[in-house]
Amino acid sequence: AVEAWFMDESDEDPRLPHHRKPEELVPLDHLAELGVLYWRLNPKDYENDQQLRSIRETRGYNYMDLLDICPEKLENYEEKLKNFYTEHIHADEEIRYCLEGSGYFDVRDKNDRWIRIWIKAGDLIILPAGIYHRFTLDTSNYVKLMRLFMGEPVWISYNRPQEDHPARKEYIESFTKKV
Ligand code: KMT
Ligand code: NI
Repeated sequence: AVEAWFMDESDEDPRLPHHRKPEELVPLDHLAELGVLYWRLNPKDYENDQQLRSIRETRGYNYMDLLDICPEKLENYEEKLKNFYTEHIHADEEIRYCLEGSGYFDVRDKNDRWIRIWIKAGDLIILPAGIYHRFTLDTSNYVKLMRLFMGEPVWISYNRPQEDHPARKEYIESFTKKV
């Protein structure tokens, strides 16, 4: 399964793992409580994968594109990476499927602690609308991601603070509704 852990507080290179000492791993069901969903698929078969097709059909992800995150293939590489690693939310879910390479999605938990999620080839992750998050490459320095979306894609990021953003409010309310 995917590996996730609470991050340390050090401001060293973000591409390092940033484990706490001792390590504090975070189980998948804890991520699910935050609305973060995860699937393990076969990245070699993404063009014909029935499981991917079924997730896309069930959840209405009709839009798809591929993003190669490396200086040769991504325009304005440095600037984009800087923006990816700036804490933000979106008005919609963020759906990313890692086809090659690896990287870190960091999400805030209910106590505002950073959880680092290590995405590798075959990992499909859904971050709910309104969750504070950011992304960085790891020391392998390369990732190929599939982006999925429901309808016309909107990639707008709203940098923190966003406590009055409707998506943020709705996300916070989703916790109090659950008994
Ligand atoms: C985003 O909104 O694109 C991110 O959070 C960055 C990760 S996927 C390129
Ligand atoms: Ni994002």
